Amino acid sequence: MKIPEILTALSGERITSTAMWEKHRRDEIYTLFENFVYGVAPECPKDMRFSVKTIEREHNITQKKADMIFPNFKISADIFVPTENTKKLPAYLLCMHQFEEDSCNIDEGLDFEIVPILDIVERGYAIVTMKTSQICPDVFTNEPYGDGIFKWIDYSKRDNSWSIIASWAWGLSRVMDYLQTDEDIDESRVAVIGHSRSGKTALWAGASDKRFAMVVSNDSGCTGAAMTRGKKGEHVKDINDAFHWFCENYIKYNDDEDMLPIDQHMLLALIAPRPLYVASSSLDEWADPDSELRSCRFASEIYELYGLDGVIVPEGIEENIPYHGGMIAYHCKTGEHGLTKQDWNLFLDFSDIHLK
Ligand code: GTR
Repeated sequence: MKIPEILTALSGERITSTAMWEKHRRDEIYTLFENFVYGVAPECPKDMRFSVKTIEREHNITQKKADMIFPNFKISADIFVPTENTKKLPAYLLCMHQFEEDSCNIDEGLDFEIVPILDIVERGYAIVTMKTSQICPDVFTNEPYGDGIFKWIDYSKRDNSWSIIASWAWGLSRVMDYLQTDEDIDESRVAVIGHSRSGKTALWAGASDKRFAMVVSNDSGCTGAAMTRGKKGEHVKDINDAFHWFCENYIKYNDDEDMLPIDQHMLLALIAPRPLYVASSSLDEWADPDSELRSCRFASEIYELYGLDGVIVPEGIEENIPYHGGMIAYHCKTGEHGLTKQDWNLFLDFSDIHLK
């Protein structure tokens, strides 16, 4: 089992400087992920426009409902800021997948484990949410492209065409397009965050769009933060059999993971030198916390090329301890697969260092 090296180009040349990385190797790795894993996303259509409505919520919080409108479809996001806000705030953009959407009814309050809106705003951040099902529903069959955005933007059905996770990541970039125009948001301090399938999406969005100043993945596991090679729990075949989240080329590796030209530490490397947070849960064997941490250790190499520390953790890590010393933060909370207030508190502590 040979792990592909971040700092050795396909030509065999050794990458020894950030200039070489940025000029050549980063693009090379990005293109491999596009072609073999997530699929190639289209450009943003030129005729996008925005529309915003404002709703006053409890606790002096204003919710802005922003629509990114195209001729045939639209993407919506909700932005929560203090009502009396006068300055440009750092923000979290949370990618919410279908089950999360269903468990957060904003009309019933603003305090949820997976998105504690009140706490986040209290800590001085705007919080923005984007629901994935409006872009493409999470389809559990082999015919995923009949619905959602694939109806509107040409889906060519090539083996490297974009698939569902890439479409959600693309949606996050469209929300970022809007946030750049929002007077409450500091566009240079927007973190993209997601849990589980949305954690995979947040990582791909962060790799694809350098406007995201920080990236947070919670329990993202297989084809997220976790290394594929040597992983326990979910494998490429499991994920491709159960979902249609990745491009057709990825399915070819179902029984041959070791032949993939990339591994997931290289996805984390694409986020460098920006701050990155990888969080795990101790009982989440399907995602495999050890493998998520191993990926952070390997990705640290690229942060070091920039003269920065990657992840700083001792040999035997302790649960519930935040490791925030480097540019890659890590914690493993005690418990099951899930995004909780405990995680959010630690993410906010880390972003206080880098986005405040
Ligand atoms: C699981 C899937 C994981 C994870 C999770 C989720 O069934 O196998 O990779 O993404 O779903 O998104 O909730």
